[in-house]
Amino acid sequence: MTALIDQLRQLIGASHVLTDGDLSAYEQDWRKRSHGKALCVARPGSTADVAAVVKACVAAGVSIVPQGGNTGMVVGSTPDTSGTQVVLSLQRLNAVRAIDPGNSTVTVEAGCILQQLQQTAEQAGFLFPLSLGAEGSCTIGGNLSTNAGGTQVVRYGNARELCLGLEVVTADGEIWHGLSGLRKDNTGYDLRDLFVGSEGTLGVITAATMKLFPLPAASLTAWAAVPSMEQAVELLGLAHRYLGAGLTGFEVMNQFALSLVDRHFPHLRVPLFRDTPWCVLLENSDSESEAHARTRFEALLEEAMDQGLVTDAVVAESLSQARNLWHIRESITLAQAEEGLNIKHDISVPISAIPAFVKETDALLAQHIPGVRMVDFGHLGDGNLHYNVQTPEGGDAAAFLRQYEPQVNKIVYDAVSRHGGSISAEHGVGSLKIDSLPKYKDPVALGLMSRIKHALDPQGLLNPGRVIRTH
Ligand code: FAD
Ligand code: 2HG
Ligand code: ZN
Repeated sequence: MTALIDQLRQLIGASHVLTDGDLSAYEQDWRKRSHGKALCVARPGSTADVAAVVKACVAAGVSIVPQGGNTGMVVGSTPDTSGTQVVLSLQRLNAVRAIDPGNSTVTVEAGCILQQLQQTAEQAGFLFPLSLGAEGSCTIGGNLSTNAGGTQVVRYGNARELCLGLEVVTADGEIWHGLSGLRKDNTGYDLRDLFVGSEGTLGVITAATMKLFPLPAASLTAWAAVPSMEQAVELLGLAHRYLGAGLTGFEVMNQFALSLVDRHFPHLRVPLFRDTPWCVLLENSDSESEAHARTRFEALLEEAMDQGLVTDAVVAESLSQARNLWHIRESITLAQAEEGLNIKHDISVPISAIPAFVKETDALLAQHIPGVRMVDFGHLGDGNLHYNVQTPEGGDAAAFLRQYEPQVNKIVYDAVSRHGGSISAEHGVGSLKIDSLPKYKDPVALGLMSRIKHALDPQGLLNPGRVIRTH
């Protein structure tokens, strides 16, 4: 093991192989669900260096945990407690390599922070639409490896749909040069889509070519009080009809989720939540003008009020007001963390099934866990809810998780399954869902996944214990 550390130091420079000091930024996951111990943290600065690190680790039979910003929600990017795994951090590989304005694409290295990419695109006169609460620290490599979603999926799709090409270091330490900016390519199996969403278990993404879009001429944001989930779904249908492709965001939040933001971040001044079970955040982006956007948006809200789908609403009057409304929405995760350890689910069901899913599952959980507090929010426009469970008020969160987590997961995942849904719409499987996956995934699909994993990583050294068990 020390021979490998010495070899890595020779390959990428001693200062880029960390063994001493406080490594918790690499060893502990964002949710504080697990604190591992790495053999070392290797921080290569080029694709060739990533390949060299992978080759050296594989030759030594040492497993590798690829890591970007370490903001993942499912304990997928931190080492186990054995002290034998190499954390391969992509953070130094962070350049925006090129923008091709004529092709509306950007080629970017895996460690580039998402917000950096958004800003670079904007400076070049383009929109890079992937947008999530962790954008100040998550990386494009991590976004692709988890096929991240976020708040603009309803219009632009998730990370997979934004990706045209990849550069990947394979488990053999070879480099696949797949950075095509092609929008059409039918020459065989789609390797890009195999690596996207594979959570570091099939290869290490080192760069990607991503789609860019025109910047909208105007964006309007509204916050609406909605009496029920059924009515939130009806409002979504109405918003699609009124705004067409202009509907770029549709997020739902329950009263308790917003009360946590109000409790932990009172300066954010959460609007309307006290008198309504649900609030919806809508965004309308317009390619013509603010006046055009406002006419359509106000017509939508008026109709929604007439139909009783919305009982009250505020439309942001300035960019800073709009940003504040989005900031409130994105602070729910942080407010939950302030409140204490919790159980998270990032489920999806058909949009039409969401009201029944929530009603039924809320009732089952309340029946089994007296005082359970539900933090329900998320991307209703995509049929994706964060159906999270907080310890009963005043309870010991760690003890609650020990006692109830498997039972809660079973109740929720069984309900998801009854409604034809998925146990992960966004955050992936990681280690937290690895044992649930076989119970809810089609066995044939699982078998194919297992064969793909074996073919691409025969020694099982890429992020073992994540997504799928190899033995
Ligand atoms: P990491 O956490 O470092 O890694 C995630 C996984 O990808 C791990 O399995 C890791 O091994 C693998 N990986 C990382 N980089 C590479 C690479 N270059 N090659 C191969 N494998 C790699 N997620 C959403 O989908 N939607 C949201 O709205 C959203 N909001 C969030 C809000 C907050 C406040 C937080 C903390 C997280 C949120 N997330 C969300 C989860 C998380 O931010 C995303 O999953 C993000 O895409 C992870 O990026 P990362 O760079 O931090 O990856
Ligand atoms: C979001 O949509 C993220 O804000 C995080 O996916 C969800 O905290 C969560 O459960
Ligand atoms: Zn989300």
